[in-house]
Amino acid sequence: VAPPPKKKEVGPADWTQYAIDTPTIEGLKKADREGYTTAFHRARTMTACPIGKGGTCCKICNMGPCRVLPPKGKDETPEERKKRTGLCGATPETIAARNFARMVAAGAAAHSDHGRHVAHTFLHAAKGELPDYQIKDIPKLFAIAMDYDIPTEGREIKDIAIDVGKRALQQYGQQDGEILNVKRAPLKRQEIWKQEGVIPAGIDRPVVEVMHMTHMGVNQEMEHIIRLATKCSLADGWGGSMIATDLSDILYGTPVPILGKVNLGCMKEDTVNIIVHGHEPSLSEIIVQAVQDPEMIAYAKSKGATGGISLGGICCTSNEILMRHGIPVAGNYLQQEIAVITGALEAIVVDVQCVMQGLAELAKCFHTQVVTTSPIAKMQGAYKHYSYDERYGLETAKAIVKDAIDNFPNRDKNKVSIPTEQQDMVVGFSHETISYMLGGMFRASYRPLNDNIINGRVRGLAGIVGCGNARVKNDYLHVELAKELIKNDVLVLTTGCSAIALGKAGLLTPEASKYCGAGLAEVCETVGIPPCLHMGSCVDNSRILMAATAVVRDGGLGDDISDLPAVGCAPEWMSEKAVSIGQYFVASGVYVLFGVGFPTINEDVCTNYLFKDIEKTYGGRWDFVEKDPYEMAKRIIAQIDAKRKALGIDK
Ligand code: CUV
Ligand code: SF4
Repeated sequence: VAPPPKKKEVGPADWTQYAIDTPTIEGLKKADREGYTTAFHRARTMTACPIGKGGTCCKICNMGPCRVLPPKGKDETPEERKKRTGLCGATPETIAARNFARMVAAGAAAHSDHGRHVAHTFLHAAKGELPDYQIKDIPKLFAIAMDYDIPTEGREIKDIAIDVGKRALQQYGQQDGEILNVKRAPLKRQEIWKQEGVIPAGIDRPVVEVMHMTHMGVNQEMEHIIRLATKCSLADGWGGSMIATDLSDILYGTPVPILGKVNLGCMKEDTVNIIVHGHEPSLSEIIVQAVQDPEMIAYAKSKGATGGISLGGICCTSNEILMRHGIPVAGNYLQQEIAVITGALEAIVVDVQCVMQGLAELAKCFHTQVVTTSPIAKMQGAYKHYSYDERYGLETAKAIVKDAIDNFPNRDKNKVSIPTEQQDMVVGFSHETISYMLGGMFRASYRPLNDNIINGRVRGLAGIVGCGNARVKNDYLHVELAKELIKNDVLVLTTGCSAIALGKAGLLTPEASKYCGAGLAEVCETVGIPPCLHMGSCVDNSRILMAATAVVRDGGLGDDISDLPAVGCAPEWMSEKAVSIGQYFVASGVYVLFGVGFPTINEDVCTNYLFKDIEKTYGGRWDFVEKDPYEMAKRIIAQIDAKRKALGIDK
């Protein structure tokens, strides 16, 4: 049973216990001095609900909500346990599994809908209907066309692209058969999925199916609920997220290593400061163009911003334009409010996911414009809403930028305090790029990495991903865990807000090899890579799946992802998307460790299944450590060593 949520905290806060980076700590102190409230402040006075936490509250019908929390501090007899059900008789494990499944469905829906929008934009761009969007990566277009069984020989690029766009969109509504990208997985993995019946027919259907089967009185067998949730998660990882990544690469360019910068120092005293926040790249890509327009820059200067315009990003929209254009990252999830508190932010332009509603209230204390841009995401109290339509891309982007420029003279100089912190980082490690760096342009391959895993210079691979969470010290778990792992020769692959945390801590630079064990340091220095590789946004966790598959393909480390000394971890997760990601990694054969909390942790039967028995089926399983990064590292390394032993490559 998880520890009870922390007691309410009173009195002045020591913010060094809540964050590790100076701009955040300073921003929180400023909030105290001037009376602003952030998620960090609210976390001190609001405790998490002790009944709902850990999966033991059912509210799916109007006879409930029913609470099925185990009794505190004493053991139950089997008879007592049997009586502990909801009004309808639903067992605690059914309730926990249903809650878990609904989180997977919400996460899968978010990623997949993002992928759908990319595919939609892609198709219309391919048809030539969107003047501000062009197909950028032709080789990847051909590669994806091949994967989609679309003929390429002697055909126009345009026609191939139209077919790819149509085929991607068709995956969403497909009712029979299998989604295309599962064919990319190792054969043995596909066999397991077939046997379990978890290969999704389409991308949308399993989301609906989970919502249906978790409706009152439908699926009431824990393992079967998890099975259908697994299918839904695969529709995310090998479906919607993979489409989002692949088509974004073709449309906006496949990332290659470039130098980037991270932290709030990207904002300047003498520039109009604009931050994009959210997930979908379609508008932010065009805002990148708009802020570079000489006319816009001249206009900014005419309003007194002598330095022109500074664009920065937060969360995954930021990762997208960082990887492709080197646009600086202002911060990760919990810095969205801190960016406003600088008093120097003219506009924060948000699309979907991970945007806190608290932003709107906070922005009212300043001149900051909160601009919502997605047809599905409005916010009460926001400055303006655009239902973004790609046909008018640059026009809309320029209108937003112009508004922000006009807002510059409203900045209150007395409220401004911009942090100077900014950290260099090397980013842009798509799985394709990694194989080029390892094997050379003409022999692109993961084999050199495999050899280094076999000879033990690289002990294993760890994906560190996911959000920040105001219930724990921000970034601390990401950073300490990564340091501990690279010290033990584990190569870290990172995405999302975790990648931004590692960036701030300087771990995305080649110089970070000073924290590495001798073996990993040697490999990083030879190949010229940092010990932590920024692979992109949260949908780009699909790149990690592809990298793992390529490692299997290139030989020497078994014949399935579950044979690899590779693990996944989301130490500070908060979003439902993280649960979907975790589940598709487990189903792909990976050990996945969560921090802060686990959706079923207060219900032992379902948790036992997810933490133990599920491994017999998929070779992957879940685990949980609340907030000790060293214990996390210990378990991850033990897992890696066990896999090495099974492969016969332990020293
Ligand atoms: Ni896509 S899901 S907070 S890691 S972006 Fe950051 Fe992100 Fe949200 Fe979680
Ligand atoms: Fe309670 Fe059953 Fe209704 Fe859930 S479905 S709220 S357990 S009566």
